Amino acid sequence: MVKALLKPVQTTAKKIRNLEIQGARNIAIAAIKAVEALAKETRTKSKREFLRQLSEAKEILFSSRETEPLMRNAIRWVIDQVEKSDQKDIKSLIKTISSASKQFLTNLEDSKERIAEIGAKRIRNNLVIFTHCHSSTVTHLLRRAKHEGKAFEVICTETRPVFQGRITAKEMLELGVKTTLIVDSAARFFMNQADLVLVGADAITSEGNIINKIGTSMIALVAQEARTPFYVVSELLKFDPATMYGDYEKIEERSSREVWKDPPEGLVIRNPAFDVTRRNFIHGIICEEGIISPHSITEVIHRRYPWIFK
Ligand code: RUB
Repeated sequence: MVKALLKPVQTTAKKIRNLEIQGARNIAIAAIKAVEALAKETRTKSKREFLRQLSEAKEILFSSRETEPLMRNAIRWVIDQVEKSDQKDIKSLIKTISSASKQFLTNLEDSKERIAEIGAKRIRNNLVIFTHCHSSTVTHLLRRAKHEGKAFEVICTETRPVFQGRITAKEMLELGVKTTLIVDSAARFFMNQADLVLVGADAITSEGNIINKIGTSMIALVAQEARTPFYVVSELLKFDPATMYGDYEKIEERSSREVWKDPPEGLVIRNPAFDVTRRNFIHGIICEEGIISPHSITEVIHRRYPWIFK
């Protein structure tokens, strides 16, 4: 029974693991929906058992990709609403899950719009924008700028080994933006032609460092050398509170088969999915509170999402 109940959660976790669902926002949204779906299917009458089922779902989703604090914050917050509730009746607790999920998703959507509104102001006419991987938050900002009538070009990396840059390239073309796709190692070659770098984030640490798709820190380095401003476009809920208390953000290492399906025997292949960009390379984080310095991250989070630290 419990196995059948967990099946849709396992299916979502699998889609997240194999990148059918990609990008921190999409991952968090899918994970919340999976928890809500499980809640609606439960047959238990006991709050304790209900919380146990939710906790099992949480563990499955958390282990799908380990560098995703937005997903963790989202699920934690939704389940917390049940834990805190005085209700014992399961029907009411299911409603609690539904309304908490809705509230979280609405907040996420509002943040995305606010970030686009703020960030689009930085897109002046005729800018060339450099981006990496596929961040739905970055592409939404660019969509907004385009709808405001701004003319700009995009240079995007293909993003090896699984080519998420192609998703960005397709989205930009559909939007009618002149787009150039380059191999990742051409970043320095093309950086002189870019006016601005915009990248997404998977995690923000308490020190204001950001974790994003592998190669981001190299692009930040190159941008600094070329004196091209480098901005991170991210919801504040990608902040990982565990980094505040000493933990390092874990960097997911993916299968070597993504790099080379049939390699010669004995070859060591490493495939980290993300890397850390230090705060001193970041001009600003474009978030729902405005454009902030990475140095002020904990202060801003304390103000906006104090529950994160609990
Ligand atoms: C995606 C990636 C994105 C961030 C932000 O990596 O690094 O830049 O997740 O995306 P992957 P968003 O393809 O391995 O998931 O802005 O959509 O949250």
